[in-house]
Amino acid sequence: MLLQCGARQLDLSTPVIMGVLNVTPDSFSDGGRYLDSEQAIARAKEMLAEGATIIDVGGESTRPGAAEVSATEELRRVLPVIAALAKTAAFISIDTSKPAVMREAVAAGACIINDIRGLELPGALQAAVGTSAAICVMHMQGQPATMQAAPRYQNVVSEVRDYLLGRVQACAAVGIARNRLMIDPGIGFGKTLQHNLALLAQLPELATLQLPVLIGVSRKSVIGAVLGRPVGERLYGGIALATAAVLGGAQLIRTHDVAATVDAVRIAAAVRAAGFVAAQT
Ligand code: 8Y7
Repeated sequence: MLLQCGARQLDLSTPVIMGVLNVTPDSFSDGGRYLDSEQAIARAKEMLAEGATIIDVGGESTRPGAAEVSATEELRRVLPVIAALAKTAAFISIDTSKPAVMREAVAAGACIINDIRGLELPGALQAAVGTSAAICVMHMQGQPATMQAAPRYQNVVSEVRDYLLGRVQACAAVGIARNRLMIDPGIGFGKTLQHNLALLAQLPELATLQLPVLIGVSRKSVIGAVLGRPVGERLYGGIALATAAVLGGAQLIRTHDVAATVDAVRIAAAVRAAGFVAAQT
């Protein structure tokens, strides 16, 4: 499976790690803008050395209660980091929902658009089609500030799959080629513990859409809910969920904890590949 990312192709025949790079004032100490960029770039290089293939650069916090950020401010945060990373071998992903940020980030060197709002903001589909970047469409119920208040589904797996299919069709309708798309059930985005676990348990249902599946679980509340651990103590739980995701068919894993996740995912992929061989012999 090859993902078309601008002029480059990303080989997904073995799982790929996307390292999380938040460039928000609260994500790196309290330094000035220059210091924030320098620290973010250093962290990205560390993740690349640890085995990340993609760096997901985000300038908007989607944490519940986080303040809204203008496109201008988002660009001020992410552009220096993207420009620096464009000189490395990294596939650069821009974590945004804003059309203007998509366009400028791709012009600066990003080749993947990661939109937690599934290209639903006005102008987002049109902005995305005009870039030749790959696109991750993610499912979210509600809006970040309130999505965890009362998530409700009749059948979470089929509703998430139907939503993603609808967005894939919307992408096709504006002319985005299928080999540019990946899908993501959005673990933790408007979902209870049981919803999250059901989605992870039934990932093969999403794979029926015949598109690469991206999963982000590191440090999330699903781990906290099962283990009763605060965010700083969720590494092992995150490793277990990343492993489960790969065994369920995920091709891309988004994580804060690159080194540990790379090893876990390589092991899971080796087991998965042996299963395919066994099935054929
Ligand atoms: C995800 C994501 C976040 C995810 C995709 C966090 C931006 C919350 N989570 N993007 N973004 N998938 N595609 O805990 O699961 O990292 S932010």
